[in-house]
Amino acid sequence: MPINTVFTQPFDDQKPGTSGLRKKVKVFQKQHYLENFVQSVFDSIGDFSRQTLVLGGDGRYYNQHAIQIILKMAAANGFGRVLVGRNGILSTPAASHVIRKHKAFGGLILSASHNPAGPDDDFGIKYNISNGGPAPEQVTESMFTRSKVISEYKVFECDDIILDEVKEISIGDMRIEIIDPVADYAELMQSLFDFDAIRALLTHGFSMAFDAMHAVTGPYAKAILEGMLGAPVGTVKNGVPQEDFAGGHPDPNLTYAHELVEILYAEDAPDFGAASDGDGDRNMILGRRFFVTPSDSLAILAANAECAPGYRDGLAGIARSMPTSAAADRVAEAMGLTCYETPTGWKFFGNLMDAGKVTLCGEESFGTGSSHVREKDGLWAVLFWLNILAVRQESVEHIVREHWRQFGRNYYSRHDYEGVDSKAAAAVLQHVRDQFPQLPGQTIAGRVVAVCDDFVYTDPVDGSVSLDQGVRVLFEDGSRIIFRLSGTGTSGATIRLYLESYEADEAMHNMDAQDALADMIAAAGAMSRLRELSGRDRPTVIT
Ligand code: VG1
Ligand code: CO
Repeated sequence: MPINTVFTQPFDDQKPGTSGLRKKVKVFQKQHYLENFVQSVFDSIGDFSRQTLVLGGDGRYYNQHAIQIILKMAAANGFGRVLVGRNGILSTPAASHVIRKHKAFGGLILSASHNPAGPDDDFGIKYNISNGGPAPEQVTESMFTRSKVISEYKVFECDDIILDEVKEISIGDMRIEIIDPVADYAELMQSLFDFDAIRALLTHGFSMAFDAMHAVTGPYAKAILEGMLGAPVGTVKNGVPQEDFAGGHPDPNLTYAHELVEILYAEDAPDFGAASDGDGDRNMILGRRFFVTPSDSLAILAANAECAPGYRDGLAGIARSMPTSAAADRVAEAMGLTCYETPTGWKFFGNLMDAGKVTLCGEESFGTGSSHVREKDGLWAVLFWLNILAVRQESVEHIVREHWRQFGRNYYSRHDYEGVDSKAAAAVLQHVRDQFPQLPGQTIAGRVVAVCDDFVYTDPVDGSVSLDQGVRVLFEDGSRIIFRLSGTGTSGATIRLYLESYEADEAMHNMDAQDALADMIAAAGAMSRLRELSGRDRPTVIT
């Protein structure tokens, strides 16, 4: 067999972050860089001989090239079969489902999610294990360890494989099945939600707009919303995936999804709006002139889960990432469920779902999902909302206000300071940490500080411990100020400042979040010396 062993030198920067290895395309284009990492993955995941690998990505620049390299390396390393999306396309949640459904050993997902794409922007690669979820920290650590000593990799010598139609081919002893990227996923959605009720909604006066942001969700949203559910053609905007996402930043939030925001805030706005990100795992939910925060969305899906057939038998529990607001905790308490608090990143939810402890999970960063896969799932969240709207026959705004009236409102905001000098960013967090001994008992922004700590997570299933997951200042009334450094950026550091304050009084539920949190924002700035140390006088993005 034409298997070539290529000698190489290790790189020292192949440490996976919050969600896989993300770097500038230019870094991935360095000789042997991608191959080294893929071989380090293969060397760290155990015996996969003759097993199945799932492969696909969000279609961004370098996707096609990387797919060819990985197919040839998978063949040389002894995989028996690869399931690859047609044209190398698989959204992140679809890939997770394909891994589970076809009992694959694991999968490689090529994406840098919401980060911009193109020759001068970002690429990424992530390994998911057989449960369909991102590799846990012990596994990513061993990949990193391996990458620092790697001296050779194996690649099968053959021509590139054309991936433009559903069919089967072989290279060496390995079978390649080119699969329809949408089919399995669409079938799964149909099994969870009441498609008849949603179809009736979408064909009887209710209007919606979905923005795929020129990224991977386009074909999925068109097939499901316009195809299966009868929404008018044109409901899905920017639905043709492009290698550079049309120069945009496919991050579904009020800043980057401004095109959709303008539609939903116009005089003749539709009833419902939604957007997804580069790889299809995030979601933004809008009503007519109304924004639903991701933390509230998680809580509302939980409180209304019985509307959807797939969740009618009840929820096992709920989990949220630590910086996500405690809105879901209140719902869990009312429903007699446990709400777990994990570090940022979807990899921490997998064990809880596998152990049957949670059904719904969410992150403040526009990520929501459930145990139907082991990734967050953008279109799933949109369909869940549509199912609730079809059952309740009320507006998005009404549903959210009712929710606040019943549970209280967790005012919430995240301020991102992007592209800050790494040392300065570390100094900001350290400055807060240095005050841990003095802060408790002090009154700040009219609230008494209860506890300060670096968030540490002990996984209740396997006992593994994750340190340094965010600097927290927790107040007696449940308010919180949290500082964290991003683990997905590719240049400099991003400081994330998370702010939360609970308001039970319905008369106080009408404020703008920035106004409601103004004293907390000022206090966070003062206690961290954020402006002085970072040299920035305002955040890059506010969500
Ligand atoms: C960010 C979000 C986190 C999310 C991660 C991956 O990480 O905060 O909640 O899980 O992105 O999402 P960080 O380390 O930059 O804060 V995605 O849609 O990029 O796969
Ligand atoms: Co994403």
